[in-house]
Amino acid sequence: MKQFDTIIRGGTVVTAGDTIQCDVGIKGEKIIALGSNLEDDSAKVIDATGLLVMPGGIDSHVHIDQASGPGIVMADDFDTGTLSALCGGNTTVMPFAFQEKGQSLREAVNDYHEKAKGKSWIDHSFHIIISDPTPQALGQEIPAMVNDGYTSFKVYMTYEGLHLNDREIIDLLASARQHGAFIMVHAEGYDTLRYMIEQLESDGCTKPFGHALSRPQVVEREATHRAISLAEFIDVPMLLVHVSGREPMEQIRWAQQRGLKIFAETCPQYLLLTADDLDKDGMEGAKYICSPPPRDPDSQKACWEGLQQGVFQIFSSDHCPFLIEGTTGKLREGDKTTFQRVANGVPGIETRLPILFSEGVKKGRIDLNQFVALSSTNHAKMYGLYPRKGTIAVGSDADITLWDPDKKVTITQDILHHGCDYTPYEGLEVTGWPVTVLSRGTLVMKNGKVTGKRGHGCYLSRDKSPHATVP
Ligand code: DUC
Ligand code: ZN
Ligand code: ZN
Repeated sequence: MKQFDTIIRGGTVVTAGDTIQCDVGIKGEKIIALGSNLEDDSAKVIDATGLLVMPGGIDSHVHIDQASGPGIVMADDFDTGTLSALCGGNTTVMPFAFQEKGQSLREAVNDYHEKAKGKSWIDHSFHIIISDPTPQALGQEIPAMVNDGYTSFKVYMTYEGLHLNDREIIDLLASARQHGAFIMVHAEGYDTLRYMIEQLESDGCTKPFGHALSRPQVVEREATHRAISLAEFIDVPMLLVHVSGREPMEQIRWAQQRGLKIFAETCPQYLLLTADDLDKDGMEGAKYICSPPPRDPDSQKACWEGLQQGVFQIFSSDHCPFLIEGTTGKLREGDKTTFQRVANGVPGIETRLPILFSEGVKKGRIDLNQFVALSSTNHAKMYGLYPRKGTIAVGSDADITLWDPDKKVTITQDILHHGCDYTPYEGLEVTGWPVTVLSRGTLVMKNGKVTGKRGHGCYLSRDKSPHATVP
């Protein structure tokens, strides 16, 4: 009997825990053997000499085809978004299903299943954004959704029509505690931010840099502290998403040192961009508008420290793409728009892994195993996909990226596969690039050429987070 369908031979296998020379034997969708000199004359052999063999990237914070307000259209649907993710070495993405006001959570996820249908190049799984925490949603729908494998929920502390007040967050956390749901928080203070925006408006400050001025670190720090305190109050774990700088990072470290189950994520934009990018000439700064905004060199340093020291477990892209040109994106209201009306987010699904590898591993800030943990394994563990996803082990899905650690690439818009019309990292030279990708045993990229198919990606129902409260 044919033992293997595919053997990956001669590479260096890297997981979150180990770096070893061995072959990987694959049968069907699974890894079935790790060992020296695996043999099967009928198997397809992939020569990985000189390459790193790593679990495919998992990007657990991306926005794809998400409803974003009147007249605004996201630049990626599930076709372009997941193709771009694949070309960046990822095998799983976790976009958000957004609950519109008045909508049930079930209707929200059904809408996003419809959007993804037949389009995904790689596997995907949804977090649910709660914008309408009705007693029905908290009491009946959350347990039903958790039971059906939708086990993580995001809440906003800011944005008109979207933010929950403290009492609503408390009720949501209590529901999460009762039903084993895992809560992700966007921590920026609604009232502090409103105050700043009104001040800037009355001063006539409308330019893109106003976005950074309106959201000083204290706006994020205060909300981070409050979110942590509410999690402690209810005694439930929580993950702070897209942490941008030293001040919120220190709040998180403080909570972790006190033994609270507080987890956190940072993103490429907080390592490479600063508020000065929003202050570029004319409306160029609009390209870099995202929330929280990129900060300053000290905050970049703090984010690296957080990654090195384990304050941040997760490194995601927060890919949130809007065109800079045209009538549906950032400048849909023209050059005279105000920073408040510029669609909020930056693209980065394809560049996340090369940036972390080049700036992190190649520059000696993190090691290879930390790279795998931060970009894949910890995502699978945090969100109930491990060990099916996020590692190279017997029994795991054969989601594998072969990585050339020495390949030099200059990031430019024209090499990327996303639907966006710019990259914030234009001209950045990186060393290290994904060359070959397998998704559940299928070769979906070979030597830099896409060999997969639109529609290959499956929906992933997830277990409860291992950190979630056991009801
Ligand atoms: N929050 C996100 O997670 N992404 C983009 C914008 C935002 O506010
Ligand atoms: Zn957010
Ligand atoms: Zn986001």
